[in-house]
Amino acid sequence: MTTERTFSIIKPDATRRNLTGGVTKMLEDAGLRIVASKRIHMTKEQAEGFYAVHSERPFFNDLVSFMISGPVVVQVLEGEDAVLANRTVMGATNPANADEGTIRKTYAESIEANSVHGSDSAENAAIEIAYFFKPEEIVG
Ligand code: YYY
Ligand code: MG
Repeated sequence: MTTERTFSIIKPDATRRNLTGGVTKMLEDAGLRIVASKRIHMTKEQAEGFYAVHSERPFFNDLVSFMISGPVVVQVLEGEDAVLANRTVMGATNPANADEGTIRKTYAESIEANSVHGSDSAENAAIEIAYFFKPEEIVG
């Protein structure tokens, strides 16, 4: 058993539809604790930097445009095996492939407007958390 932290974003399609609470409830019901949270409107530069790993992918420009199309909620989640727990409750990237009971199956509109981001490893979680939060903004 290891308590760890991961990074989450409630994406613009979800904030637009007033689903911040709904998504957060599903995260909490999955055993994840919200130890930091803020609503921001990302700049283009911030979104490009955050998704730099995807910069050569064909969907990159559309993804960046989508991520700056409205406010997002960036969060730090803490719990047992938090990275895996979050990826499990998020569901598959394409909501058409997501399992019943997952956030993306419940709320996502499309593969792009898929309601949530979640770190894919503990190493990337640490990088992504530091990209948006100062240590003192995280209260465990
Ligand atoms: O980690 P996850 O969000 O499930 O998927 P990634 O493969 O890391 O892609 C990041 C992000 O890019 C995805 O959430 C939506 C978007 N995207 C897309 O618009 N079209 C694709 N074919 C693949 C990904
Ligand atoms: Mg990813």
